[in-house]
Amino acid sequence: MVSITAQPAPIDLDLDHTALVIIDMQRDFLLPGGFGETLGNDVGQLQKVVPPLMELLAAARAAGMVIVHTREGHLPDLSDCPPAKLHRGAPSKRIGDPGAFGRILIRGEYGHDIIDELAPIEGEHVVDKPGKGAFYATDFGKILSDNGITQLLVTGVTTEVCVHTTTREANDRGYECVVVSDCVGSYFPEFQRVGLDMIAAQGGIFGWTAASTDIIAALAASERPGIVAAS
Ligand code: TIU
Repeated sequence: MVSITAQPAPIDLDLDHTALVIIDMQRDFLLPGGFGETLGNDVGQLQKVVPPLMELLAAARAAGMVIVHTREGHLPDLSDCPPAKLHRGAPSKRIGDPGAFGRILIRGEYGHDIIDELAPIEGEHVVDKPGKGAFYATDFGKILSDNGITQLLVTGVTTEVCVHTTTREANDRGYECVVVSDCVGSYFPEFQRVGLDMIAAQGGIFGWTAASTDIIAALAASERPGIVAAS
């Protein structure tokens, strides 16, 4: 058990029952020419998440934690993409259109995959999800229960969309969620700030927030075999 400095209050994590969840760190969201940019967003806003998340991922791997990556995307025939999602708004390209990195947000395409810096390694779980939340139409919940997970470190993009949806879904299912404040990112600085504030407000209405440095320090100070401090 390690105690983490967090908002609104410290939280004890049982590392044997805690998973690191990395949401949608895909080229389509982070690189120019992908889905995020077709929606009119400044993808540069998300790049600042990459260095601290690399550090946290290294620390979690060293601690032997369960690690789950998610990817938002759809089948090539779009049969799992509701018309309400496909036709929404006026993006420069729609889901399934050819883009800079293959068909936008389609499974198997280069743009759909996770950025090189955070590429999953053997033994880590990869969950493909058609929605914003990681539980809907996936085996995410089964992976967590099969591994005895009760607490989540939630990271990835974007703070107010897939991170919030997944955290809210997890909270309702009884998981304790710590959203790692510098390891989540939004295209909108104000949504980043308010999105984090919403989680920890009202006594932590659906989770906690904590800085990656505090989590890495606690992991390094734990007596777990094999743990090394992240550089
Ligand atoms: N557009 C946006 O902010 N997010 C998404 O569409 N998906 C995720 O958050 N992964």
